[in-house]
Amino acid sequence: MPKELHDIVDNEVKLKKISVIGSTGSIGTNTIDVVRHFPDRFKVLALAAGKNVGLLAKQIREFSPKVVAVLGQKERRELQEEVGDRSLNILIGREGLKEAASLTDSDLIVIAISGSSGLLPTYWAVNSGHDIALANKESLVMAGKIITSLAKKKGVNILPVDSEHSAIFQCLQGRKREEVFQIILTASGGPFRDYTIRQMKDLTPEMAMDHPVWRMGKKVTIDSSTMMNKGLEVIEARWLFDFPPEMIKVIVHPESVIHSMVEFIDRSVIALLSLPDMRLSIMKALGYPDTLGSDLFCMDLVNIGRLTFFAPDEERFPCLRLAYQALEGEESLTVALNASNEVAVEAFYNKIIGYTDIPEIIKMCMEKHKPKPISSIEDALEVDRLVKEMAEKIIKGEQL
Ligand code: MN3
Repeated sequence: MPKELHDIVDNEVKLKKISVIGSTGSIGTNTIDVVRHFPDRFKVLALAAGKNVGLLAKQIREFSPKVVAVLGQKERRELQEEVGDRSLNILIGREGLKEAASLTDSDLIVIAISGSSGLLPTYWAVNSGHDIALANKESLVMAGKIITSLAKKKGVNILPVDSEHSAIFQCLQGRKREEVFQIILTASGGPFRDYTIRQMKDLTPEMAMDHPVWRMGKKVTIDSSTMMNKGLEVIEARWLFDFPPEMIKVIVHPESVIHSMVEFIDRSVIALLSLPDMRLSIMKALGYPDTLGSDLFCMDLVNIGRLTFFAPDEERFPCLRLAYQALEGEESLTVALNASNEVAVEAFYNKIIGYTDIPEIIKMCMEKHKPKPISSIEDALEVDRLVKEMAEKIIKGEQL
């Protein structure tokens, strides 16, 4: 172990067996890095990835997982060739993903897939009765009630990996629900915090990809710039902590030193401050209930100097308002919000639509969609599919 990282907790702890679903993405590689730094705490049990066979092969050579899952036959052949181990158990497709996400000897399953394709793995993992570290906010946006009630029934801890929710989770430790006045989610405000609507019309994907604080995948980076990311996080918080939307507030805090706060009924506020590094909330989730010692992330408050706060501007960032609106109606509205956003962001990224078209398309889809309750995962996936079709038609200018 590198000497800058040392474990301050009891060394006699049992190795935690971790399955990483989505191991080659942004959260996945950060999770792997945390596991690498704490070899006496964690062992990799399963790795699942889509198409990035090269990186997955490296991870397999380093961690020798018991189970590996990839997208299909082609990826399996490539992976077998790359690793050169005929005996390696490589699963494929939906069944493979399901098995990797619900292995009986897992201690913790990390759901690191982004987008709506994370929903089923989250469901399978919770249903298997193992604790999960959840980085996929769409699971809760699309089926928050189903996932959280299933977790309660199965006695599963959902440990948040999203930095804001990790912060809230930590601020709530040892406090009673009745003590909470409100949850305060912080937002960096993204790279266009000070742009006028006029300036936003000409924004390019390259400009949106240049996030001032965090290095993340493309979808979440563009979502951060529109503040849809914060909107999705409000919905995520609503289900994760079971507080009504009116108790969840967003404030813009460009320094991203405070990751979120909880205000209590005596109007005192507890905040979590740290450097903006995903590995911190991953360490919290993986180590839970312990705190893993590390001096990689020393924060120099004197150097930071000052912290500033602003109210979010819903005129310039309508996505945030759309997310609150979606929470007011039937459950399928948050599915529609997320589905149309996924399609619009992809179209913006591919330069098919403009930046300010993103909220317009979401708004149109939410208006055209017929809201209904979500009673199963299949329901959520069906609404997701229908709204995505609708968004694609709107973008192509076809008749609905
Ligand atoms: Mn976040």
